[in-house]
Amino acid sequence: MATLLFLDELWYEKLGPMYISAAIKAHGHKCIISIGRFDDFRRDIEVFRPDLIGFSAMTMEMNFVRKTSSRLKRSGIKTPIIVGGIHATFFPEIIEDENIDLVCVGEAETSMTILLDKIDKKESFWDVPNIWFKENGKIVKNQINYFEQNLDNLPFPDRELYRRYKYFRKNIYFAPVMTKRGCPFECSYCFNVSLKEISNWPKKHYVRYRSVDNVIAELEIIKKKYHPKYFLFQDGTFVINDEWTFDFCRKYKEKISIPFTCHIRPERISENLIIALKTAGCDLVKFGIESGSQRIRSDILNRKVKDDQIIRMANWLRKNGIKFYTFNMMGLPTETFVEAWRTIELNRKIKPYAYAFDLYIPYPKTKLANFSLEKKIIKEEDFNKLHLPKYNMYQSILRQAEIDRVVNLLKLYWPSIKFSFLSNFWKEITKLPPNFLFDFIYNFSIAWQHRKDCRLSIFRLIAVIIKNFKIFK
Ligand code: B12
Ligand code: SF4
Repeated sequence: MATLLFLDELWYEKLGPMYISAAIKAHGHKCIISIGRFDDFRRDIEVFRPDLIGFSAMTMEMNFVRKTSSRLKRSGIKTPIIVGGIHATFFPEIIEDENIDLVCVGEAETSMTILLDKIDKKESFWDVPNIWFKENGKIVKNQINYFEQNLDNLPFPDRELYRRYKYFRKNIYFAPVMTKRGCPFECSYCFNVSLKEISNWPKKHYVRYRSVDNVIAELEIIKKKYHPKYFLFQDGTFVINDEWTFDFCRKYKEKISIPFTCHIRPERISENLIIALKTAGCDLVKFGIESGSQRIRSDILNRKVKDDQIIRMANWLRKNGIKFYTFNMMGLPTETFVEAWRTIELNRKIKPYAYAFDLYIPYPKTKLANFSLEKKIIKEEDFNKLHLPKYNMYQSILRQAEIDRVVNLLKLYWPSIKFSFLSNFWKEITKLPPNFLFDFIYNFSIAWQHRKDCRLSIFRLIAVIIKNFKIFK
């Protein structure tokens, strides 16, 4: 038996580690997660004596990964460190970091099982797919198979992993689930487009569905064991295949029948599907407007949906009693203040139950980041700033006209939508220099919308903020 210890600073149940944990446990290995600060990690390493330490990281988490792995090595810990997740998948060259011993490119259930078997048997890692590692100072790059083919063959995510902590045990208020991997759409800012390209997989096989029965079987177990308040389907787009969705809705109503939230696309949904979702128990859907400007949506973001389609869907949702939540971005490449203001106006028009407004971040290797480089709106070295919280939330790294004013508007999105009679006032004060008050209003708005989105009590919201506070500093 080999032991894998995940380290994280984010108090959020990530499906990646849960899937890996389930897969390796099914092969007799052990998996634990340690969340918190360096001293907590040290203590857990002493207690559990892992054979491998793992980080699951998005791009903006790499600062934490680099700092922690460097401290671990400096403090004399010899356990090899592996990094996986979306950042490692796009940037396996992080293996060059002296404190990172292995990286995992792509999905990891199969490769991690093989790797831990090898560790257990003290064998070399030469033929472990998706794993790059160092041996005698040299980097060995094994063959990459980015994706798991048959998701029904994977064990269900290990939901016990996070339950060593009271924070997760006390109240499973929602259970994150994924019914498929991959997405057929081609939004220019999203990792999916580039992953499709680098993986060289036939496009038609990129989206991999779990069978309806497999998903329902998982939900039944979660419902019985953890009594969640609702299910959150985290698929980029939940409704892609109509037949699958109708079948799912029928079985969900019959066997599960608790509220759920999912992501939809206005141009991919009919009123019949909305009725089916509602009948099954869906009480909240989320969808991207992203920008109220047709030019930005279509030419910059490659989202061809029209205003009319968004408005029509909002009307269907309201008529059928499903609340909706919109995703929006500001600070987009070439976006003007007038265009950003249209995003406020479109939200006012459709009156969502809640909304997320995020600063656009040019994630390296995405189409839109490449476009921004071509247009000289960013420089290659700017990507190194992305891990700084300031550039994740408060300040754009784009160098373009009106960017400060647009970002000020982003921070004032909530009062600008709510108090429409003060439109001229909001427009005028966005001309002020960026300041702490705008940041405060923005943080408050995000927290409040998050409370609505996740159906949190005020107490739970405060707990979430306290636990994750250091990430936003
Ligand atoms: C749920 C989710 C979240 C959750 C949980 C994050 C997580 N990592 O699970 C929360 C709410 C915390 C979150 C937050 C954010 N998110 Co998010 N999120 C997602 C989402 C929708 C699903 C992730 C998921 O569950 N995937 C399913 C699992 C099974 O896949 P996986 O995580 O890739 O794991 C597999 C492999 O990567 C690998 N693997 C993963 N970890 C590890 C670790 C080891 C050791 C190994 C060996 C392998 C390995 O094996 C796993 C199983 O096969 C993705 C989009 C997507 N469809 O993936 C965006 C995504 C990951 N998020 C993204 C972003 C941008 C954000 C935010 C910055 C948004 C914002 N502006 O606030 C924040 C970052 C917060 C922070 N830390 O600072 C981007 C990341 C881009 C990037 N280059 O980093 C994504 C890809 C969305 C996108 N369209 O681009 N997010
Ligand atoms: S619909 Fe969502 S997940 Fe799919 S490509 Fe667009 S942003 Fe990415």
